[in-house]
Amino acid sequence: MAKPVYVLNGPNLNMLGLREPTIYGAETLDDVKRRTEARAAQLGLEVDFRQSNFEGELVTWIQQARTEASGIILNAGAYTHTSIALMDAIHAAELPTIEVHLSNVFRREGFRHHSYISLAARGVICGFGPKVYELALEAMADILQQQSSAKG
Ligand code: DHK
Repeated sequence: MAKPVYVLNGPNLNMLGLREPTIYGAETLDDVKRRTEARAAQLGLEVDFRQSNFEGELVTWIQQARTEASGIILNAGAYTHTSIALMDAIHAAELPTIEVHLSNVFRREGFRHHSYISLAARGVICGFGPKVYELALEAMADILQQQSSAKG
């Protein structure tokens, strides 16, 4: 049985739908989870979708991913811009990791232009609202396909 892709969400993403809808949109995190799971099923992937407001819990999940997941899609919320611990955890996980953001962080405040996650991630997708999770899954499906054909 193939391992799931972990889709991990950081602080305040549980507030989607209520939180600054002009920036983050009207969909709730449950809506995002449903659309992510639906796209994963089309791509033949399984996802394990989680959210935490706690940096340490996200670190623990990334550590767990090393043995339990095939890849990681991560929206680290504000920890994107502050967390060396999450960056280190991603390096240690040695898994394809895709960073996502609902908003276009480069159109926003300067402090959102730097990402510790980007220093460890395979790639970054931002600015397309909840669609970023589906786009990340498509990229992940290609990466995992290439990995398995390289193994033969
Ligand atoms: C979500 C957050 O909570 C912010 O702190 C980031 C990201 C951007 C997003 O767009 O999904 O700066």
